Amino acid sequence: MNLAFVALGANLDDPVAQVRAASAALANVPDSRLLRLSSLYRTAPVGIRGQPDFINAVAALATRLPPPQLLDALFAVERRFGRRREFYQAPRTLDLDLLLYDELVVDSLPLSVPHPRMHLRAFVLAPLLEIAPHCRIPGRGSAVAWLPAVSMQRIEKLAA
Ligand code: PH2
Ligand code: MG
Ligand code: MG
Repeated sequence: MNLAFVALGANLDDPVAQVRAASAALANVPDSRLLRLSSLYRTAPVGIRGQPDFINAVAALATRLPPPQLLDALFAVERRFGRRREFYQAPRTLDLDLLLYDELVVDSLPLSVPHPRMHLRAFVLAPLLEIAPHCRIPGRGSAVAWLPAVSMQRIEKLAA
């Protein structure tokens, strides 16, 4: 089995419900098992202006799917949740980003792991560290060391 981390994000159409339902969908990805799901976090948009707050979370999956097949399975879940790619960084009902896949480093499109901006995003680091406190990001070192760099990004853990 391989260990993958997936970021969940939504900021349209009852995002809390979208992220909760998406985590259930992740539990049904073929040849995979949902190991852990973080709390949900309400987060200010990063790198975009004038959009509603996001709900974000991170899931850990044990999977036998190779990275491209896992990515296809994530895109299939996004489509089922009504994701429309209207423009780059359009508001979305559901975004599933592959963050990490074991120690793999690949930089291609659409597959890029580690996710190239994950270490600069509180909405990724906080939920990731909640479920994997000792997590390391290949090429970037320990995830926790990046927290000070994102301390000005607004993020609030929701009650369970
Ligand atoms: N996703 C982005 C860009 N900015 N900001 C927050 N708070 N949460 C996200 O999931 C997010 C974002 C691109 O996918
Ligand atoms: Mg994204
Ligand atoms: Mg995405």
